Amino acid sequence: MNSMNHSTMIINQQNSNELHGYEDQNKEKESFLSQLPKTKGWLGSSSTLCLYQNFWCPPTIVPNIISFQEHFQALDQDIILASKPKSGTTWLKALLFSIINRANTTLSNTPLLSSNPHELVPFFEFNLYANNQKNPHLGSIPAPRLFSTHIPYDSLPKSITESQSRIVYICRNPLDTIVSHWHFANQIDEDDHLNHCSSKWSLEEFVEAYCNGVEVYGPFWSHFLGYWKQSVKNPQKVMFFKYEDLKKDTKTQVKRLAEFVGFPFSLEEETLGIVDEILEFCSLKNLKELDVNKHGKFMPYFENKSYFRKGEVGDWVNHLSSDMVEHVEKLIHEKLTSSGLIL
Ligand code: PAP
Repeated sequence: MNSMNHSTMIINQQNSNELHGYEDQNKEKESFLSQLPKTKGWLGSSSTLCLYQNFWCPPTIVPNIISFQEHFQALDQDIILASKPKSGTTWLKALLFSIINRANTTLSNTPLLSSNPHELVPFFEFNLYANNQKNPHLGSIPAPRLFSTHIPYDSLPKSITESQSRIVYICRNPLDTIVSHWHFANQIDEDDHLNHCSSKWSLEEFVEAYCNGVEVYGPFWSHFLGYWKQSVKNPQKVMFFKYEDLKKDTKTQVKRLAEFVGFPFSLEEETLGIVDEILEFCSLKNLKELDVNKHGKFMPYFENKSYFRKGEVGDWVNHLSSDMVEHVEKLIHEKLTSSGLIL
């Protein structure tokens, strides 16, 4: 046998081993996924949620989460924005991006004019580690790198929790989050021609599932408490924001955010109105009207416009019955009061 044939055979053998390894891995993944508890999802009639590491999420992203947990290497300068869905993530992404990049970009040419905030501050589990990615090219991103996640604190990779990287967490009153999420979920269904009509959630059903902890990245109380406890224990590592505080006194909260991430506003910047300009640019009114957010689409299933609705505190009064409110408030009291977290 000549060497050419021999090496070809070895390569073929390697390819075959790799292929089998790959197939084995896929089978393992499928079998692991099939064993996770499942329930009805909110993204179309055929969708499901599964319970992975004590939180509920779409099964399609579990392999991404595992990949992220196994492979991500945090750098000390990294900033990670964490939240439960519908808590103000998009807003905080726009603010954070503007704060950090204000020295090298003005608001007249900021990438936020042509990209949705989710594109500029990508999610680990939806974007970076999607499609079996093990090593997305993150090394070339200039420091500080901005990332985001909806994953609970206890499921973050050790490389994040043990490095000097910083975590900014935003939480929102569950009553408003329920209403926001319910609109979001049903709006997707309206656009989902395959599952049209059959998959709509009633608000009653949605509240019930939410209160049972069966909602995307829920239960909400363990999500909140995971980050809350860390923010109390290690305030240099985790900063805890509330959507309501951000709405009430945006300027104070944004200055607090800038300090935490190491980009404080100088007195001169304040006097020049730089802080106010950023607040104005990142307001719901302004972001919602940008062409990219009116007509663009970055994430699968979701149009950019779906991230911008009313942005109000207390919109729940227009949607939830007194029984629903009582149920949710009782749960908030039971689960959170002893921790010192007041919503
Ligand atoms: P996500 O989890 O899908 O990223 P997220 O951005 O966390 O969603 O939350 C969306 C909510 O933030 C929406 O609330 P609503 O349904 O009660 O209106 C959205 O309107 C609100 N929001 C988005 N951008 C802003 C902003 N710039 N200022 C205030 N609220 C905002």
